[in-house]
Order: sequence, then structure tokens, then C-alpha cells
Amino acid sequence: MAMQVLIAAMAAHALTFAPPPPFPPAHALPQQDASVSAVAVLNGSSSVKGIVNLSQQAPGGPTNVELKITGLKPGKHGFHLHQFGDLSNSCLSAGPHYNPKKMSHGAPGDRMRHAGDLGNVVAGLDGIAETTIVDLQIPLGGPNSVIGRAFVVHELEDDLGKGGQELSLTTGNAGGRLACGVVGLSSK
Ligand SMILES: *[C@@H]1O[C@H](CO)[C@@H](O)[C@H](O)[C@H]1NC(C)=O
Ligand SMILES: *[C@@H]1O[C@H](CO)[C@@H](O)[C@H](O)[C@H]1NC(C)=O
Ligand SMILES: [Cu+2]
Ligand SMILES: [Zn+2]
Repeated sequence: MAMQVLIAAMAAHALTFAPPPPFPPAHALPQQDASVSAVAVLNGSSSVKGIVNLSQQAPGGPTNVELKITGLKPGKHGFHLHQFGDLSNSCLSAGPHYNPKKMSHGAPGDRMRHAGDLGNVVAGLDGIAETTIVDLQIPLGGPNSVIGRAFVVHELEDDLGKGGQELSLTTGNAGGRLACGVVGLSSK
């Protein structure tokens, strides 16, 4: 009897100090090596509208951004990814430029830039901006994913942080928000 109690006590002890379960083996983790496609539909209180198609072939690789925006005034317009996919108060609630690395505003090619800084899009005399942007700081997966964040196209040219204005280092002094759209996973 005493031996049975001792064995029970040893079993309880062994349970208490059982090692934690091992981490799942790498092959059991969700697949991260597939390409991802996303889309944003831009709209706003102005007549400006747009479609942005995004794709990333592999984690750590570039994201391709194919866009067509219509209804713009001819010329340059600041174009960014903003922090929030919240359009409850129109484009204003999208918040500031997406900035996970706590940088100041800059040009897409600068080391010092917000991840969301995609520079300017240029509208022709027909009011249409149509271009492809390739960028390394706006992944469609991982901790800095831009899925669920929002594109904003602005009234004015983005000075890329070099305008010497009060807002140059935060917004590029790009003026009002003409249209915006949340980045969501694509059905295509
Ligand atoms: C675009 O925004 C306008 C103005 O807020 C709204 O009337 C219209 O329904 C929106 N269009 C789409 C496709 O969401
Ligand atoms: C986005 O993709 C759709 C098809 O998936 C295509 O019809 C549309 O032309 C594309 N738009 C741009 C701006 O690339
Ligand atoms: Cu912006
Ligand atoms: Zn910025």
C-alpha cells in the first residue's frame, strides 16, 4: 500500500515537471512561400476613383503595385499607404502614413522614409494616372503586412520630404485626401 502511494506521488511529480510540448516542426507551420495577390478599390467624396492590384511572389521579395486612377487633375499627386483600413470617417480615419520603422517622410528610394511612401502618381491631360510601382517595404504577409491598410491619393504633389515646409517630414505636404481604398486579399 505504502509503495502504491509512493508510485502515485512519483507519477504526480513526473506530470508536474513534464517538459513543455515541442514546438511544431517547420513543415507543420502555415505555408509562407505562396504568392499573394491583393486589391484596393479607391473612392472618396470627389469624383476620383481607382483600382490598385498588388502581388508579391515570395516573402521578402518585391511587391508589384499596378494602378489606374481616374478623375484627377493633370499632374503629380501624392500616393501612399496609410496606417489604418478605417474609412469610417472617409479617408481621414485612415490615419498617418504607414510607418512601422518609425522613420520620417521621404521618397520611395530613400533609406529614411515611411514604408507607405510611394511617391507621386502622375495624371495625364485625361486625368488618368496609370503606372506600376515595385517596392520592397509593403509586403502582403508577415509582421509588416499592408493587408488591411489603406491607399490614399492626394490633391497635391508629395514633396518627398524635401519641401522645407512644416509638413514635409510627415505628409510631404500633399494636401487633401481625394480618394482611398483598403487593401484586401484578391479573389483572383
Ligand atoms: C463612392 O463614394 C461616393 C461618395 O461617398 C458614394 O456615393 C459611392 O457609392 C461610392 N462608390 C462605391 C463604389 O463605393
Ligand atoms: C487589375 O486586375 C484586374 C483583373 O484581375 C484587371 O481587370 C484590371 O485591369 C487590373 N487593373 C490594373 C490597374 O492593373
Ligand atoms: Cu497620403
Ligand atoms: Zn510618408
